[in-house]
Amino acid sequence: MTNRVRHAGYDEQQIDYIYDSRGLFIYRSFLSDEEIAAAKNCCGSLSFMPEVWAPEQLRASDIANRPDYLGELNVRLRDHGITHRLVGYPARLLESYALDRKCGRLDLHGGASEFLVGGETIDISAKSWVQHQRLYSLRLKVIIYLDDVLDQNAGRFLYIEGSHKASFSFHRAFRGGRSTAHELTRTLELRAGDAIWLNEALLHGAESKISQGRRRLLAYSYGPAFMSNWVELGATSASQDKGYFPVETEQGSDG
Ligand SMILES: O=C(O)CCC(=O)C(=O)O
Repeated sequence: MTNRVRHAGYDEQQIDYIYDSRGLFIYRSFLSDEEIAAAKNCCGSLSFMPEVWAPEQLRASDIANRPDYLGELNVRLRDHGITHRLVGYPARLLESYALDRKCGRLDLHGGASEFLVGGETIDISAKSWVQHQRLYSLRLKVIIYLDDVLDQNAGRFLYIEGSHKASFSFHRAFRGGRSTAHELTRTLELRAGDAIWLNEALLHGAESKISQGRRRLLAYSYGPAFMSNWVELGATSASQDKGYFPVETEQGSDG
């Protein structure tokens, strides 16, 4: 029997299965303590700006091209066996940023089942599929946590089970948002250094953060080399959203 390549305790066929069925793959302790410290140190010199749509969330963009550890991490992730496996084609960077959320929640968002105009519920730009036993993902995001996010008060990562494969709009079916979809809502407890390879078609967000602790993360998005990113298309944020209803946000309270 040939030795299969393993990552985070799983062989590649198991990773395919987990990512395909769940919409994400978690790699515990992807970063060592020294690497977490190096990443936090780099974050200290980033220019974080409040998000227009959520001022309590600070964002620093384009971290992948920096001549420091955040740039090194981009190369490591882009060339990583899991990224290659899940993107299917040679991968390229589409987007990168760091987030520092002070408080509040992150609305559910994702490529599938959003408020697309007309009857459409699938955003083709985040599609993934399986052909001849191989996975192909157009938009794969690797999120790496730099602080522990272990309980509700810290604003755990949250997702809607099965939404990456759904053929109906979650937002239209659950007008009251996450509080009306407890059966489908899954939360993750993540420690500093844990990484998620996330199918962008999975509807995801975060619980409301009310704790005082820091909550920093790094995000790097990859796609096949032939994919473009919004910046290259010269898209403004308005035209970027073309094809979506103006209220493409989750309704309702946390419940
Ligand atoms: O804040 C989080 O835990 C998730 C961040 C996220 O979903 C995103 O940046 O798209």
